[in-house]
Amino acid sequence: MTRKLLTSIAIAGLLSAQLSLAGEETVTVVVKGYKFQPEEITIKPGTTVRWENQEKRQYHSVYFDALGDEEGDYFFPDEIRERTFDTPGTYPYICEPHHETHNMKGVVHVVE
Ligand SMILES: [Cu+2]
Repeated sequence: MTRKLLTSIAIAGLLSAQLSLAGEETVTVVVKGYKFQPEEITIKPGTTVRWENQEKRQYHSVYFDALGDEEGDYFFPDEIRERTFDTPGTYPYICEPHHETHNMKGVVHVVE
């Protein structure tokens, strides 16, 4: 390889490292046993949170009332829900069918 090509590859590597520092990553919350695991997470702005339903047969929801979510968006085993958080803040959420019966709720902290 030529030196010029090697240099461009090195620069591309630096650029992608900076992009990931800006927060382009995904954090997974496991949904299992009527719980969000972990219930509380702290992420940087720009991070995507992915909720994975790992139950055998139980559906759940990830409902952010303060963000204007529609009710009834249930997801089933092996399905996911994703949301990207761009603005710092504290974002509580619940599972609509189980927040009262199983205290099924969580919170996302977005911190610079
Ligand atoms: Cu639930």
